[in-house]
Amino acid sequence: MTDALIVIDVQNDFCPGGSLAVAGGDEIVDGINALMLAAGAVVLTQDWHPGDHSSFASQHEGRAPFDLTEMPYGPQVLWPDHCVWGSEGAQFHPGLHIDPADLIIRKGFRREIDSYSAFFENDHKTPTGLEGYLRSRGIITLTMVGLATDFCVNFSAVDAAKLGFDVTVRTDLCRAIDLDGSLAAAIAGMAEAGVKIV
Ligand code: VGL
Ligand code: ZN
Repeated sequence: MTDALIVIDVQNDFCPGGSLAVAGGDEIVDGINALMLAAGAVVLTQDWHPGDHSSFASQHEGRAPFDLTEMPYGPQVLWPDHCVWGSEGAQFHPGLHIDPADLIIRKGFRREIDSYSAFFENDHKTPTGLEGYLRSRGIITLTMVGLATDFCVNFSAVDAAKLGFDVTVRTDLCRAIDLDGSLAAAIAGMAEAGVKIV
C-alpha cells in the first residue's frame, strides 16, 4: 500500500453558506468518500486559524477581503475570517466521512503565517510534518482532491511533486476560488511542476 488520498480542506467555511464559500464545494463530498474505500491511506487537512489570524482582512486596518498584501514571507491574499479553530465553519462538511482518515493534519494555526500547503507554511520552509509521515509509511503516490483547486490544493500538489512524490490532482473532485485568473495559473503551475491533472 504505497498510495495515499490527500483530502484538502473540505470544511464548512469553504462550502456554500460558509464565510469563504467555494462554488460547488459541497458537490465533491460523495465522490471523495467513494475514493477513500480504495485508498491505501487517507489523510485529511483542516485549515485551522486563531481568530486574529494575520491572513484575515479584519486584522488589517483599511483592507478588504481579497486584497493582496505583502507579508515578511511574501505576497498574501487577505481573506474573510474563516476556519477559526473550534468554530462550526472549521468543522469538516457533515457529509464527509472522517472515520476512515488515518491522519488529520491542521495548518495555519500560527497567527503570523498562513499555510496553504499541506507540506509547508507560506514561507515555503516551515514543515507541517506531513512529508515525514508519508515517507515513514513508505507512501510514494498521492491523489489530491478538495478545496480550493487554486490555493490549498495547488500549493500542496506543487510541494508534493517538488518533494518527489508521484502526484495526481483529480480536478473533478476539486473546486476553485478563481481570483483574477488564479485557476488557470494554478493548473499551469501544477503541470509545470510535474503534477498529473485529470
Ligand atoms: C484556503 C484560502 C485561505 C484553501 C485556505 O483551502 O484553499 N484558501 N485558506
Ligand atoms: Zn485559511
